[in-house]
Amino acid sequence: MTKRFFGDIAPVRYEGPKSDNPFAFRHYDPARVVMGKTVAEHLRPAVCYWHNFAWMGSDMFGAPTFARPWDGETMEGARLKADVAFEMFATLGFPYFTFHDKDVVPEGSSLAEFGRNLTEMTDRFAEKMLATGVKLLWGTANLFSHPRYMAGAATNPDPDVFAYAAAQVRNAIDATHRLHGANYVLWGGREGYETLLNTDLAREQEQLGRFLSMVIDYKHKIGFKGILLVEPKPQEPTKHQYDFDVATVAGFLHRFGLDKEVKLNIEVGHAILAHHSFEHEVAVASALGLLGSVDANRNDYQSGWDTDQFPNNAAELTPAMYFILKQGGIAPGGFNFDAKVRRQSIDPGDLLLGHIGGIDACAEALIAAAAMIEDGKFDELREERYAGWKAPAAAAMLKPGASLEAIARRVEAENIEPKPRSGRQEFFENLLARYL
Ligand code: XLS
Ligand code: NI
Ligand code: NI
Repeated sequence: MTKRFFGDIAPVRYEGPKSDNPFAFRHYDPARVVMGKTVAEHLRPAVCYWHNFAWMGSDMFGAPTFARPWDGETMEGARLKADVAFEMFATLGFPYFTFHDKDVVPEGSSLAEFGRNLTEMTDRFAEKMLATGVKLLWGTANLFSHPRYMAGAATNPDPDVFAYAAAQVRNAIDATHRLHGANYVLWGGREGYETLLNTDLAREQEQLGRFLSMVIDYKHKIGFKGILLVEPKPQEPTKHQYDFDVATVAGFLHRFGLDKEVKLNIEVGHAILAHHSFEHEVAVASALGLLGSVDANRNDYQSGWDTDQFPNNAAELTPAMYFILKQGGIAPGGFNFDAKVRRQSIDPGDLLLGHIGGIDACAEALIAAAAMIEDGKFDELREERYAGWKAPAAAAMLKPGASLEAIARRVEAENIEPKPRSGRQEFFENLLARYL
């Protein structure tokens, strides 16, 4: 490549909170050590291919606005796109990237052609990754854009679509394996329904369970060591998606005996669409041993839509960061910026600014959460709330052999009368604010 897409914008560096340079990190200091790891090792930030390089700025009402020189379904465009993508990874200094098969190469006119294109690009990626040190956080297959998938992929009423999806996932896992991806993601883009009137929900869920089992089998067959991640989302594009939220997916995995094989990729905006907070989804996943990775973004709270904006609110991210650090970190997952600049942000530099603000918000939250953990106040106060359970008679109630009758006898004999204690929510909230 001759000319830089990002022109004379220099590689982005940490310059501290006082910096006036819009193309500098103000909080993300990748080399800073926090709780024994560098900030970059904690966050493992990734640039996603789709929003940055595959989406051309169209929306339901308007044509593409971005005019990227690689636009179009050609391999020549795909090669240029890869050059610019790696230029962007280097300019940001982000260690990871993520992609769908369809983001990186044209589908062509058959699955075989799609496969050949993907293999060519995988070879190209392998060279570029070797040259730059950039790694693959995860790969995935796009099983939702092509019209064949309008009624779903694994949950489609047409078995030929199920078959096509299986073949496409096989190829995408191969590519991810070849590139030593740390994870492989399954987001059920249209695995859901538009109306129950035409839908056999029980059958569709069985199909999805079978599909996922085969993905797991295949991963083991080829020796892929990455983690399989399911990404919950309640709706959009379908009215209802089967991977509604963390709790729903946890139940689904358990039902099909897959909960030891699969973890979850939690997206901030999807949590909001499910009427949860991001920290709720993270805490539930962590409690169930299912927390795998994060798609970092935010929704516009007024729009009711998965707007995929860059995160910009460290205070909001901090409780989630706390639960992530409590479970020992997000690795081998990471923070994938599944986020896009707005349609009017048509300059190349806008792509960088989105990521700079996003990673700065995450780094600020990480540092705050680390401070919360390091001084131990939160842990101490939360433990204190449950301190009563340390008494032998209390602990015995949760052990095998305990019974309602025995407990009832003790309540009467000891004249037990619970004394309400403040939950001190405001105290906890005010304490949190001190770390920001
Ligand atoms: C869409 C999803 C998608 C997945 C990858 O809402 O977030 O981008 O992350 O297929
Ligand atoms: Ni999303
Ligand atoms: Ni996502």
